[in-house]
Amino acid sequence: MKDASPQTIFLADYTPPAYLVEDVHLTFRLAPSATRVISRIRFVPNPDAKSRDFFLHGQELTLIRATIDGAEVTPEITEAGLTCAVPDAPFTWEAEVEIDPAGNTALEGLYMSNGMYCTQCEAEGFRKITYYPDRPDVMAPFTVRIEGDAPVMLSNGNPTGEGRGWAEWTDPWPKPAYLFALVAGDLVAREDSFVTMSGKEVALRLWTRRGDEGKTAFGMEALKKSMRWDEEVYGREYDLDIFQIVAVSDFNMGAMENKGLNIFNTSAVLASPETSTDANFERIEAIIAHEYFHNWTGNRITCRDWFQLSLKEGLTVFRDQQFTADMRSAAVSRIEDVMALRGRQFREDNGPLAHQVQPDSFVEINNFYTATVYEKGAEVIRMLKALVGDDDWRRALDLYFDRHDGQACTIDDWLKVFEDTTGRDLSQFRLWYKQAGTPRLTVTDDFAEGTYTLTIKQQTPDTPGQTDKKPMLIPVAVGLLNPNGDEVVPTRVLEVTEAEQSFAFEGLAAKPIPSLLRGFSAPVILTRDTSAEERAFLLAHDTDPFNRWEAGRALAKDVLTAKVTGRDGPERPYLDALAALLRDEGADPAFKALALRQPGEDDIAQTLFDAGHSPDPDRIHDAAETLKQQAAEHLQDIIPRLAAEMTIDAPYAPDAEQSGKRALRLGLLDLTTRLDGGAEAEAVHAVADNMTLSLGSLGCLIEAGRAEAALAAFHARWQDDALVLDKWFTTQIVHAAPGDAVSIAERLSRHPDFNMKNPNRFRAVFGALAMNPAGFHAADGSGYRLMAEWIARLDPVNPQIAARMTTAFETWRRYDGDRKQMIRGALEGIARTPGLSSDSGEMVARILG
Ligand code: 0A1
Ligand code: ZN
Repeated sequence: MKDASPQTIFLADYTPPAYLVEDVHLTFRLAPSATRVISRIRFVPNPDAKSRDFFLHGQELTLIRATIDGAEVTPEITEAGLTCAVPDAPFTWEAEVEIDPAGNTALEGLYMSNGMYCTQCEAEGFRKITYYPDRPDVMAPFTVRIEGDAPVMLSNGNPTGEGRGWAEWTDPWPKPAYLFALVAGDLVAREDSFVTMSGKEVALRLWTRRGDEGKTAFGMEALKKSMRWDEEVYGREYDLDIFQIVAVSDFNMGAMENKGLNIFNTSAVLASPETSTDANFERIEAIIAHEYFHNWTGNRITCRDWFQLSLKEGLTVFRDQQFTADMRSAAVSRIEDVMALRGRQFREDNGPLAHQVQPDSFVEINNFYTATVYEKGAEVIRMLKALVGDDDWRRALDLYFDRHDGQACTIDDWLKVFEDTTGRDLSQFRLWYKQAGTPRLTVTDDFAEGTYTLTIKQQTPDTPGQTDKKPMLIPVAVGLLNPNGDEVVPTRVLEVTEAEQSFAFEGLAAKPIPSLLRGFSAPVILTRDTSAEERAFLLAHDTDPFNRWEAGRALAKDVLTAKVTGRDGPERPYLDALAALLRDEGADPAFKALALRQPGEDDIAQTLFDAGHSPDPDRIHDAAETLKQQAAEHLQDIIPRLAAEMTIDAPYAPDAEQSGKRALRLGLLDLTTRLDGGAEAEAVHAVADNMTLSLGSLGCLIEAGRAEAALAAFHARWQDDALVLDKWFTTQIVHAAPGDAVSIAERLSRHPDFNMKNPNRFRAVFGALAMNPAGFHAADGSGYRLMAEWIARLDPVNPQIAARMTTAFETWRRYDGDRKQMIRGALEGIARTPGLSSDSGEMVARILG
């Protein structure tokens, strides 16, 4: 939707709302193309306001009538909302508007998905439902009456009445409009209940459309575990009589924490062994926890304005990461979190879209639901916890909940809680929110007369609009090992605060081997001249599991970057170390599987770029393939035996133990495929009775060039299951040979099952293309053209998803002259699209810089 003049909003311009809302009554008369929304809102002047200007947000609404205290008024209406003369005293506003849910393809506000009504209001979707002060610092209790012929009609809070053709819901907890939700349709529920720590029984319902009810058992268990965990770890109890989750097929993001009525993308909640992979199960458990945890960190305590987004998102991601670490393997989940951080956030932070965890300005807030706000935000919180220690962390959180319950807060309020709890001055730490870019740490060491000295230099690179960064407070967890593998100095957190700083360890008999940045204690890029032998030693001996894995990854990166630049690399130490790890019976299969995975091609491209090269995606891909072949040959004695040990006799369970075994089995199958051309993969695929093995072996078959029959059979079997069909689209593109990826994506975009209005399906094709770097960066520019063409086509339908997809181009400055020119051309083409949304417009402008 084209905005007349996209405006930049500044944090510095924040002013309190002129009027506060005492309560809200909404009536919905549902009809697909002409829903009526009648609002009755009690406004009171805000004593803290600087003005008395009355403004209600509203977009794409047809106003039927409006009254103030019962008297008809004629407001002045603009594209953004309305203004009206109002009393300088409490008054009641009533309005009736008409909206068109069926025509709403942007999936923001009230829309229809598969015949069902649903809403998405974060960040600014409520203004497409009715006129309202749609800002998070205006909080009010809501009563909602829904009239229509749907068998099930839901909103936030507790049910307070129902009859033929209507239902009423009341949410007593004051909330901002972005947490409003409504769902209506022919839905079925899995029902359960939960007894809270104070003995209150809460009804639990997980709603799906008919046909999907068999995929809700896992989600319900995950919800109950989340509720218990939040009580046990943070003392947080649920606060309504009922908690509901609804699965919808058309949804822009993963899920949404609407008070008491979470709405989920089907992909983030529905699961069964036949249709979901182990990774799907793990993600679903984490997202259910995330949305549930928002009830306290986000809903009871919300954000004053959208510049504070990381207040709720960074903290809630951190909490869901803690939960996953407790439910599964802490070491494995930490490694996975860091892989995701590096893959998405480091990429963002080192390109034209780099921004602060707390930005100073934005045009379209939807463009700031980013890896930086979420994942780097969570890392900042992890550092804060490391700095204050576990006891003060818990005391600070108790104080935070106590002091700010029911308020709309700022990141400064959050930090103040820690200052008050610990007496520490956190002004330097606060820079983590205000300085964009990934800090670089360079470490050198020295040993003399029993004293080992580490010297750490820090530097944060310039980012768009920000230069001359100040030194930050960086917690660097360090342990020292002696040459026989014993830990001589256990983990200690060094607080780096200066541009350059030395730390001495005294009384050592021999020069130790340092294990630096244990557990990835800070989101930085650390470099130190390290020999291949030392990396292999750490991979074998480090007591910190993260750093064991990190040592293997660093070795693999050294091998790959050397191959690409035509140097000799440490293949031999890498392959020997890998063999030793695979033989190590004490090591967990999940850990072995992670160690076997090579660093991604995009990661290698960034590393080469940082070292002053212009990365060539084809050469990187060839290097990765060659190394895989070498690994397959080097490990061929171990693979069959280890693979046999990974077979599972017990019934399928998506738990950490079984998932780890399957992950290793598939990692080994990937190597075997290099030796047998896919024979074993075919055998595995033929008998696979779960989606993890089925899809994993299918990927191997695609890479071996013998998947035609299997792909056809897979489609035939799963054509009625949208989530599995998404996988069918994605896997063909992700595993395609670079020369074929674009033509396959193009062919699939013409497949009868392709539907650009469904975000999951669009991502299944075009998100997948971006995940095949050598394919997307085809030297003839065809990948860029196809992506740009579809972004421009999607933009008028769903600007949010179109804008997000532009991030495929965010790394453009890394590449050689021709590619750079072609990407620039593609981006400029998008920018010239008539009527381009402000969402995509802002992204393209920022990427071009
Ligand atoms: N708050 C949700 C994420 C979310 C954000 C925006 C959305 O629509 C634009 C939808 C969901 C979360 O963190 O899970
Ligand atoms: Zn969230």
